[in-house]
Amino acid sequence: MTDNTILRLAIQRKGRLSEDSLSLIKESGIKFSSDTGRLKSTSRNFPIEFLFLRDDDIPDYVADGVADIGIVGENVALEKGKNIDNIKKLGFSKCRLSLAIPKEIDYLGLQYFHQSSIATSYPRILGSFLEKNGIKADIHEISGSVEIAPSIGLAAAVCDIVSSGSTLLSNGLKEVETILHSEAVIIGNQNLSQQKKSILDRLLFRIESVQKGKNNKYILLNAPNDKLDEIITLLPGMRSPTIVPLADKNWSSVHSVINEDEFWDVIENLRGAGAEGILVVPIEKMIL
Ligand code: PRT
Ligand code: ZN
Repeated sequence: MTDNTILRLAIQRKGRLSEDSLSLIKESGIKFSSDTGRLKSTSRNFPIEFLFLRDDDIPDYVADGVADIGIVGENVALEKGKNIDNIKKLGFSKCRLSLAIPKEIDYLGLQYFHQSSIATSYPRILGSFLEKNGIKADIHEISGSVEIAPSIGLAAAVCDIVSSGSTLLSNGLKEVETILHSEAVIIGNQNLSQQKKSILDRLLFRIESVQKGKNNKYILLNAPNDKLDEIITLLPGMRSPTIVPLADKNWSSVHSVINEDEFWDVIENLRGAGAEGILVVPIEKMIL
């Protein structure tokens, strides 16, 4: 019997998450028509179907099982999210949810918000933050243009998503507390069937390979043989580096993989140890 199970993935139709979500799927080798003008699309080479939705609707659809998994910001997952699993952080659409007040006010600490009024689209996250800190304030829920609330007299402060900070600045506000650091995440229904779970595992394996590839670089360098031992100890690598003899029998070529985070330190140490002709190459996918 053939198994026709298909995993349904909800993606933001149009907005800050759309492009990176679609690229991640494409880089995972999954082919489909990404015409987000449509509501649905099915992959030609992987058992997955895409639903293109507003990001705010995705947590509910996933909780209800209309979609099996979805990609949303952690801010939305937490605000709307009841009965969903947080499956994987994706590293894009990074932002923070912060409290901001008019810039001319001297800010002395959270007590400032006691008995004040705060405009936000995130009443749940804000409410639990305030409660945890013993602050009582009026929360005004508004769905857009939160940053203008203080200037029109609607609230004394705002709790909103900040990325570069320029929206706050141009509205005469300053960020004073960060409530949440957010990035895109995969969320999932809590009752996925075994078949759907195994498709999800295959998808996650592909996504992780793409992510590891992005976080690592392939490095090639030449080294005099008498420096090889020292150079090898400097290379973190996957296992041990590949060593290839060069035409000049006193020299070898060394190939390895280094992590983006330690990249420049490793390069400097390698040069210090006598490495020459260092080449650094991007990795498309990394399967460990
Ligand atoms: O139409 P739909 O409902 O699907 O989309 P949306 O308009 O609700 O969401 P969208 O596309 O704006 O954002 C989707 C997700 O991207 C958010 O839930 C966040 O997880 C993430 N993200 C990352 C951001 C930002 N950066 C961001 N800068 N979401 C919103 N902003 C807004 C913010 O609300 C504020 O108005 O940008 C402004 C602040 O930006 P800076 O750079 O001036 O600080
Ligand atoms: Zn939205």
